[in-house]
Amino acid sequence: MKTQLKLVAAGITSAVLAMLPATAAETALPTITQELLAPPLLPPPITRKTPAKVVVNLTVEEVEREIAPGSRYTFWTFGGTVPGKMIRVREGDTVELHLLNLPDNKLPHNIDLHAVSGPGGGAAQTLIAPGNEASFTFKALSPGLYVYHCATAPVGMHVANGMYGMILVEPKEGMAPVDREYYVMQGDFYTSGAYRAPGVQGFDMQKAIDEKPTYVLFNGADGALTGNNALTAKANEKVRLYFGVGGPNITSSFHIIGTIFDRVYTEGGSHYQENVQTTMVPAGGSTIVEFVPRVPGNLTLVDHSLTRAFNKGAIGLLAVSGQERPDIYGKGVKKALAGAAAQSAAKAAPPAAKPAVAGVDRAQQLRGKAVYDSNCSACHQADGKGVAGVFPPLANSDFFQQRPYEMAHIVLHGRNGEIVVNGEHYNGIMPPQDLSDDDIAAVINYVGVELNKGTPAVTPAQVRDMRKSRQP
Ligand code: HEC
Ligand SMILES: [Cu+2]
Repeated sequence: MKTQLKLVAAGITSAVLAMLPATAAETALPTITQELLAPPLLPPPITRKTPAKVVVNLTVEEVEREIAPGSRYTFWTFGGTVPGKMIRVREGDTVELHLLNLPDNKLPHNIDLHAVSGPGGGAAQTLIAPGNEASFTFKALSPGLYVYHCATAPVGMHVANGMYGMILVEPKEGMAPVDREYYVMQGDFYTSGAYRAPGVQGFDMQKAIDEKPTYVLFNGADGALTGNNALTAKANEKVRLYFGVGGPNITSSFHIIGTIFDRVYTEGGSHYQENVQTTMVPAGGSTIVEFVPRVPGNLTLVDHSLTRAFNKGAIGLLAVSGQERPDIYGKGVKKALAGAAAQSAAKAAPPAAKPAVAGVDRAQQLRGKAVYDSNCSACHQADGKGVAGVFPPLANSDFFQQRPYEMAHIVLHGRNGEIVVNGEHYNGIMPPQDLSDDDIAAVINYVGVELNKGTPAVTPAQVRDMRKSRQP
């Protein structure tokens, strides 16, 4: 079994071109073994001008790995990745698809490719138990970007566990060259625990039936396209994204914050629309988008159904390097309105000293500062002094100091209605903050120690208990 696997692995890492003994039907069709790369990468553009027989070796792997940091889930995959490895052929090619179901897998699987003309798209020919290999051939008659997926019952469950990918059938005349190409697919996941709950998570069939995903993700993991995994490009490069939705259920309002799609090949077909902001991609469907980032910085890929992006994980980054272009995108100027500036100067609290309080955990304080800077400072201001009449101060706040422990409730559940802080009336809305127990404890203790000269007041375990209740 080990050697068999090695052979498959060797076969897929290099594209092999060889002549097969010609049969009557396939006179002189060269045979090419499809190169398979892990997303967001994909095979390079096709330079051939004539048809070929393309051999694709896809291995079904059931693998447990992180769906979010600290949260593990068993994915069922085509080729070990979510989405499955992308297949790239040319219109008129004959595809010989081999599906291998590893002996260590627990379930039967198969493949239905939307690029196939024929009932079931290959599902019946490829339905196999663990420890078997199936193959069938089809002719790629129509150019386009097509989803493939497992179609083994319960189909929704196989797809929800990550069993989808895409096949690009390039038109005979080829595709216009671009500087960068990437491969991204969105999918919805239904775990037994809550979003980012730690530990090993099971699959929740009822959540799937109710179409209430715990996660909506790009490329199968929370963070698959952020941090060190961000996509990259240089300003003024032409970027092409092959984007699909595996589903099983949730469609995507696909958008990239900070750019405009020059071209959108709607639904992965042959015609394009120009100058598009957001494009709708159905479950089991795709799109090809092309754009040119003009200035450096992060562009953000989202499902513009935004709680999916900010609360369920459907977020990715394209880090753009290059020259600033203030003529295209200015830096901006901010200043307080005349009246507001005077008020906040009058109330300005003296800067909080940094006391060496016993029992203060420096690591937690640093974490708290980081959480504060990225989640609280936009409203409460970097120095915690707030904005007169709009955002109450957190620094030297009598409201905070009177009951620091209860402040975790406000961060967890948000707050609105009248509130009096240091004698000033406020009536605004603080949205609930989507933070972990550790982050909430850290930020409250940071506000308590650094901005209010207090002592740490709350532990992550207490925050966890508070999550269950809505009232302090
Ligand atoms: C979108 C703006 C916004 C963000 C972001 C925000 N707050 Fe608030 N916060 C408010 C508003 C507005 C109020 C007053 C709500 C009311 O009127 O009931 C408030 C009130 C509070 C209070 C109670 C009043 C006080 O001044 O002591 C605390 C504590 C607090 N926020 C902490 C935080 C922390 C910690 C974060 C970051 C994790 C945060 N807030 C993020 C807008 C925000
Ligand atoms: Cu399957």
